[in-house]
Amino acid sequence: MNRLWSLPSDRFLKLGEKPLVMGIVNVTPDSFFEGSRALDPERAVERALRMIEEGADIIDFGAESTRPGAQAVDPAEESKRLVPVLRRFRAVSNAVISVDTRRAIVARKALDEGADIVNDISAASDPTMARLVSSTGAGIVLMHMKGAPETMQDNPQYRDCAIEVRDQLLIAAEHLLEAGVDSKAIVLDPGIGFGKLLSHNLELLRRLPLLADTGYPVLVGLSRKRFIGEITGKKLAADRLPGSLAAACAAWAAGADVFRVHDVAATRDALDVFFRIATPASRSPLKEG
Ligand code: HH2
Repeated sequence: MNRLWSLPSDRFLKLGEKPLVMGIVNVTPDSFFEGSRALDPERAVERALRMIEEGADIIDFGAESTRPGAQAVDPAEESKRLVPVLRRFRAVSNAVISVDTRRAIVARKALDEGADIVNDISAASDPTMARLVSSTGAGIVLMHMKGAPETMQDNPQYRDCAIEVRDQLLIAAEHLLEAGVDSKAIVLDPGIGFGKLLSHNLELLRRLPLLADTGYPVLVGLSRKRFIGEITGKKLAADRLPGSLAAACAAWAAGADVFRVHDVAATRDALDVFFRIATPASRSPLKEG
């Protein structure tokens, strides 16, 4: 089924026609995958432009690492890192920009610089985020996180992880709708690795259809994450690309629409091939042959 993800200024992304790839640019000194860090604005923009050439549909700029154990970054520092990068990138590219922040004050500055989407790992828990998204027409990713990055991996517990994650995301979406946000602006994300053990991550991916059946598009962030290392024995994020590609294909088959990744070219190839072979007829706009 083809759907639209609505963005400011009457722009939109088509969902369901093909998997959408969101390339990650971390304007940080400490993101968990060293190869994703680009604190220097010129390098960050170069990286983003390369990702567009490689087939990214969206670039996600983030200025706060939220890896397990990370300390929160001051919003003033987050904005200081992000704004020069967004300004430079927007001056040379019309590509869809997402900004990975949980602070409305940072999101506001990013939207003023031409960002289209707020990627919020706290599912719009900042009290002024809903109003900001509603008044600007921005797209929004609502991600599930149990706890906060500092402590989220300290023995997280669920009764039924997939149901709890779905229900909490639906409550967050409802809150946005009440603030006047268009339902077509909202995308849900189970938050792989955010307050989840390996068993929770696997359960969430196997039961992703629960989330897809809500009618909202689904985004997943699997790229080079710890759970891939736990399965493959690869301790270094640098060694987790093959596992990440397999996970992306499995998530597509289970109903994911958007893939937040560090490796755009490789993911584009893997998903394009998997899509052509494995897309169920009910989901594919392509005819045989
Ligand atoms: N994962 C990370 C950051 N932001 N946003 C969404 N929507 N979904 C995710 O799974 C997700 C996310 C963590 O990855 P990364 O940005 O590469 O690492 P770090 O937080 O260390 O910068």
